[in-house]
Amino acid sequence: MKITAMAGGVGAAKFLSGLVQVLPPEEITVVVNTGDDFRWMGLYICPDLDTITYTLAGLDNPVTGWGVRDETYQCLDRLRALGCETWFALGDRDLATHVYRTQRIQQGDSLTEIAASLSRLNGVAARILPMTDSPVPTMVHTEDGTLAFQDYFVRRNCQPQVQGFTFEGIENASPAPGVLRVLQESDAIIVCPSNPFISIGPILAVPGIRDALRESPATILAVSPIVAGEALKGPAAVMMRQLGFEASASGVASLYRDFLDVFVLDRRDESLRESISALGLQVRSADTIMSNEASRVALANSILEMLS
Ligand code: FO1
Repeated sequence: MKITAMAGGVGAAKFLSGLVQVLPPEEITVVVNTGDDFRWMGLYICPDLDTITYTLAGLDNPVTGWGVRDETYQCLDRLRALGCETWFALGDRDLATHVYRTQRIQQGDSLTEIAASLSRLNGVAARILPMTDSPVPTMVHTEDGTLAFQDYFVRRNCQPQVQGFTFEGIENASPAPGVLRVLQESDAIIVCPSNPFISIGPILAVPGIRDALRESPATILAVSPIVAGEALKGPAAVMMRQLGFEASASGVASLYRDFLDVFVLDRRDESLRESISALGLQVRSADTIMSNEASRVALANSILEMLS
């Protein structure tokens, strides 16, 4: 079965690490958010592409969810001693990826080519595609003004009240090579349990992707990132409330209703089944909290059963 997953960072990576254990990874393509990408000290950083790649390579940092396992921070310590800003914690091992990527970008290679090389070099068999090759940085409109994404997310710890998001330059961006084709040719498309505004939102905003989903013959299934009114990880529930949406699985389902076939909610949210069915979606339930390896595999197995 050919599957395409649309993914953000840590939540998606956990889910995908289960999926690659129950389906041949060669049958999986992951289309990854690049709205979080930014330049730091001249380096080109792609947090979500790296989180997915490291996780599927078994190199993920189990403490943070992002970055590399067994990390050290000697370079960051030296930069701090030199008076540089160090709120974005880049580890020594992770730095190698950014130096490699930045050099390839300077040589004129595309993000798609670099993502493919990094997955191959790290031994990842699934295909990892950026959503687009153009930089489309997420801008967060807040009560304190408009902030670059990592400034809002990491430096200010998501504290400012959010009023909306835009993705700079998105009108002129196009899907990365291969993206529209996999959306058209997959048997199933899975929207991972990722933040609908800052992880899945940028992917859907790339011109052509939302239409391709609406037109795709594939079964399209989303796994709720919200359980019992709270996000599995990160600020999704808070953002939903700040933006005037209901912070619930049905709030998420309503954001995807125009292209979705199946919505998977957590067993704890069975009471929302009817409100989601009323959106015209099939509703299934599963244990979606991925607290350990076994629960990631169990969730992936449940999803595959729903798709078969
Ligand atoms: N997230 C943080 O909350 N603090 C950090 O210092 C941090 C460093 C970091 C370094 C490399 C990398 O690939 C990701 C990193 N992240 C960090 C995560 C990153 O901000 C992601 O954009 C968010 O987690 C959203 O997916």
